[in-house]
Amino acid sequence: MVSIDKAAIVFSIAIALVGVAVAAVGSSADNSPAAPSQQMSSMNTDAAEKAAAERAAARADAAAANAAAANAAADAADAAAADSVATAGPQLHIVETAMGSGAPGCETSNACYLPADITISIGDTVQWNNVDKAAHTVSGGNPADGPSGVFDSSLLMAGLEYSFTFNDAGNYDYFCMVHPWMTGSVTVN
Ligand SMILES: [Cu+2]
Repeated sequence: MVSIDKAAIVFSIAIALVGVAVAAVGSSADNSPAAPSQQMSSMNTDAAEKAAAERAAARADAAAANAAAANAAADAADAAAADSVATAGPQLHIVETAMGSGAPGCETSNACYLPADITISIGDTVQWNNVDKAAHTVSGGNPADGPSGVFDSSLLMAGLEYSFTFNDAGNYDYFCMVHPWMTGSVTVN
């Protein structure tokens, strides 16, 4: 009995060792697929990068198409503008008095009349809108030499407007007789 028991124990140990060995092989077999699975994930990454690149290329194509469309629209607008300049004849140009120009300050940025300097074509009309709360004048000339007499709005109350059509080429300075820091010019070509 004792020797049989020993043999049984040895046999059991041997079986256990085989079991451990099988388990070790099995576990190393379980580990081995790790490499292929990493390859899979790197393949997935490659595919994702390729897809991202394709999306980026598609976006670039779309942006290029938009830019081309914008250029075409701009060309059409230019053509329309050229047509209107060629056919429209005399133009009306609006100049506004600056808000608060009744107090000094606007002259430091040449912004008492907006725009202070304007270039127009012979036959064009400039209309000055007094959008300020104070009364102003639009008087041809300059503060140093006084009114030129070429044009003069006289006193323009708040909310009123004055217009003058320039039929002769030249450079016309003007100013406000109430607030002589307010100056502007019209260049007629
Ligand atoms: Cu004024």
